[in-house]
Amino acid sequence: MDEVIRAAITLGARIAEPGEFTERAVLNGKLDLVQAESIADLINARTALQASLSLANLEGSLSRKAMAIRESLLHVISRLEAALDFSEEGYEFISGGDARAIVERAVAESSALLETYRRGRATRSGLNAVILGRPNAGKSTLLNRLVGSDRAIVTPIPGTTRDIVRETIEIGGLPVTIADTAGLRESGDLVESIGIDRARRAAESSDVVLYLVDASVGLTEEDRSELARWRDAWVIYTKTDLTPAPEGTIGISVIAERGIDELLSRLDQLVRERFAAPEGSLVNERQYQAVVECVDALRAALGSMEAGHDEQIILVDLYRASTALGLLTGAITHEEIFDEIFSKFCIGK
Ligand SMILES: Nc1nc2c(ncn2[C@@H]2O[C@H](COP(=O)(O)OP(=O)(O)OP(=O)(O)O)[C@@H](O)[C@H]2O)c(=O)[nH]1
Ligand SMILES: [Mg+2]
Repeated sequence: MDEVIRAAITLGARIAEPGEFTERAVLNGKLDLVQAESIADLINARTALQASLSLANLEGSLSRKAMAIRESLLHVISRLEAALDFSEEGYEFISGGDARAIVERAVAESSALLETYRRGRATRSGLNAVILGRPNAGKSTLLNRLVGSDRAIVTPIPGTTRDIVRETIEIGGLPVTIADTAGLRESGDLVESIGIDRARRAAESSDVVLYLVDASVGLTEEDRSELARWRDAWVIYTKTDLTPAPEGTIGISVIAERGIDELLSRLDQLVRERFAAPEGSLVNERQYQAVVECVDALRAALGSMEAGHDEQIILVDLYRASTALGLLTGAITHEEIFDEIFSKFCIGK
């Protein structure tokens, strides 16, 4: 293959720059910027859900939403401009009430786009679940079962796990990183107490805490005081092959392979409800900042309308908003944005 490439280069060909084919498609109006970014997203997608969201944006879901908002703003802009041109004659091309209603709708739609970003970000980076519980509750056993390998050491000795052990699995189409942690207890052992600190810190920044309680031991005072810190935690009773879980609680037994599917489907539901992004989501910081700028400008325009300012003042902010959306889709282009986007591509795309 190298020989063929060398021969082609001798005959005048050259190696393509990163993202060059996609960039050309953009320059020739075949793709807009959001679609071009989606190609890179699609290549980098780690799960089926990520891939399908990227594909939706490649097909134009996000671009269509942004363009629709921008068109409604251009409608208002052109009429306000016309009113300026004929200001002597006192013509009105759009009523103040209509203009405000359109801008208000644009604010609502842009804000809804911003909301998709939080979800969109979860779609890219996935979720974090942290397993907490007293020593010997069966945390490492659960992690091993979920990842399907002997990732963490399991022994009957309380205090086996010290450091955090993390593994990523796919649940509900998203990557979910599961952290197994040191069992929570008062410990005089320096290494163990550092591990316990780390466990709590990991839980603080996690999306969901799975708090395991050994059903054969039951809920202890220590569990209660610990659970007071993790109000949204899911309490899961383990080792239900030895003692059944209390009525109405989640129970699992890894040894008897009981309740695991149910736990997984609860996680799957959580992922879908809270984090799966809708089609046409903002998926990166560039897109997000563009819409932040748009909302900011629209709010300023509304403020001017309410204060009864001149068209000129209102127009400044409406232009700022429509430019932000134009930069988002690439309807308006800036050289440095192009470089930034296409330099991240791999060669030959
Ligand atoms: N009968 C039964 N035993 C279990 C089950 N799950 C775990 N165990 C046992 O409980 C003991 C402790 O399990 P681990 O998974 O190491 O517990 P841990 O919570 O990680 O403990 P630390 O790391 O010390 O905090 C081991 O002997 C496991 O074999 C279960 O479902 N049923
Ligand atoms: Mg452990």
